[in-house]
Amino acid sequence: MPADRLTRSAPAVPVGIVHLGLGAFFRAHGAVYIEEAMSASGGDWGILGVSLQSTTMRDQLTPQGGTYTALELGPDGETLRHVQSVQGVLVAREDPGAVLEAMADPGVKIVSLTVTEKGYCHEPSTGRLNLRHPDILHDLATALPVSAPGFLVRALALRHARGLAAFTVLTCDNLPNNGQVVRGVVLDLARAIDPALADWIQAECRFPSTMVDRIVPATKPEDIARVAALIGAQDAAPVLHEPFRQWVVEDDFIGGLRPDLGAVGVQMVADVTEYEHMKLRMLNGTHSSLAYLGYLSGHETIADCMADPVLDRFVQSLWSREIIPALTPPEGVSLADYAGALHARYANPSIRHRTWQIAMDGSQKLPQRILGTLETNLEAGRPCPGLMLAVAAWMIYVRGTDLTGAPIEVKDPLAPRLREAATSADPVGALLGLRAVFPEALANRLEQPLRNAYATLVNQGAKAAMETLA
Ligand code: CS2
Repeated sequence: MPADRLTRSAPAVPVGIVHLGLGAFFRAHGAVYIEEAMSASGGDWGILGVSLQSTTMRDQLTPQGGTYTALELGPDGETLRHVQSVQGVLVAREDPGAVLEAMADPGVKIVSLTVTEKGYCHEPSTGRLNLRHPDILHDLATALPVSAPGFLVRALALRHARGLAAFTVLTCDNLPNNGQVVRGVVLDLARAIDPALADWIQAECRFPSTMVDRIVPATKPEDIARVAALIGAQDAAPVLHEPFRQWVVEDDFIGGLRPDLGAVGVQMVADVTEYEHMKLRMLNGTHSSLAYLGYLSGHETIADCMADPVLDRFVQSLWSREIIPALTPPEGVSLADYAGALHARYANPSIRHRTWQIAMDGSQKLPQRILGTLETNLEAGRPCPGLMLAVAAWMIYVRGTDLTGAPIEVKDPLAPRLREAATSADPVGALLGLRAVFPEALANRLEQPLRNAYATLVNQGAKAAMETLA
């Protein structure tokens, strides 16, 4: 084991971006693009990272000057990069006031976010702020927030009170119309606190939507040892990622102030909707389907799923028969080619992306990943047995025991409610009754096919159920 700790080698850059939710994904995606954009065209776009809850990232990155290693894992080789765009890390739970001051700094032009689907405190089925969410109740009552919408609103309030310009809010989470979602929750919360503030935000703030893509599995202890051997120093927080990356961003920033992202391959567009739908339904929709059905088939990772001919055939048929027919491609994009590229990315054996990790937070993911496709297909009279099986597999997964009776550690903000419904006498009916996930009209249309899919899974097992579709 090398003794020396990784340290900053590039000079610090003034902070222009505060990023909420400094997880592996942003560090392997946005932070790298932003660093490249600064190298290409300059600009004070240093990033101040904020962890909302955990102290881990701060504790790991501070001794390294905010820097870390990104290890790209291709099917035939590896590339190392020492990423230095993150200048420091704050922990919101420890010192919310310091985070608000950082966000209110006049040098900050952009607040970006990767806080996961549940971080927006919205109702997944409607996209509106959940005003009964405990964090939102807290943030309504005090000026030192805990939620991401709370930090955005209270920081904008400080800037408004100080006569400063607003900042652009750049959401990088896997939600459809993510800019509209974050705008909606910010305006709903601001209006409940101070209607004049909401009017100012509405007039001054910008919320471009984005589509983000790169597969970045959670870093495992063995990855840390491997990176140490490669770089000859200790890095407590490396990120490992696939070669592919894509970022499509609506070019709507306050005063046009942003890093020169277009210079480093980010697609700057007027409207991101079709890209978002394509990515959420083709990639994330099949990722979640493979996560539940793969987990129930005993597969640990997505690459393991793809090495199993039954799951390989299953995912290809999801793309060609159920997802592509329900999508409008972005101009100039072939969905068949996109599916082919996804297939190769999933099969990359160097990427150990656990089905259990992707299965997390299903209640927040299913609507935009799978239910939208089901709805479009039902309206067109197209059957979608594969996606029904995927939703039924989620219904089994969330009961907390697999088909052999072995326990599953279910991570989901609604986990206790899901478990209660999933272990009741009528699991399909009870889960379809959760209005946060299934709108009523859709629940009614899904009921019979889901009952059938659920029974097939229970009676035949996951792999046999997928084989019956071939
Ligand atoms: C995955 C995503 O964990 C998950 O739910 O589907 O994190 C996925 O890897 C990324 O969206 C890829 O861009």
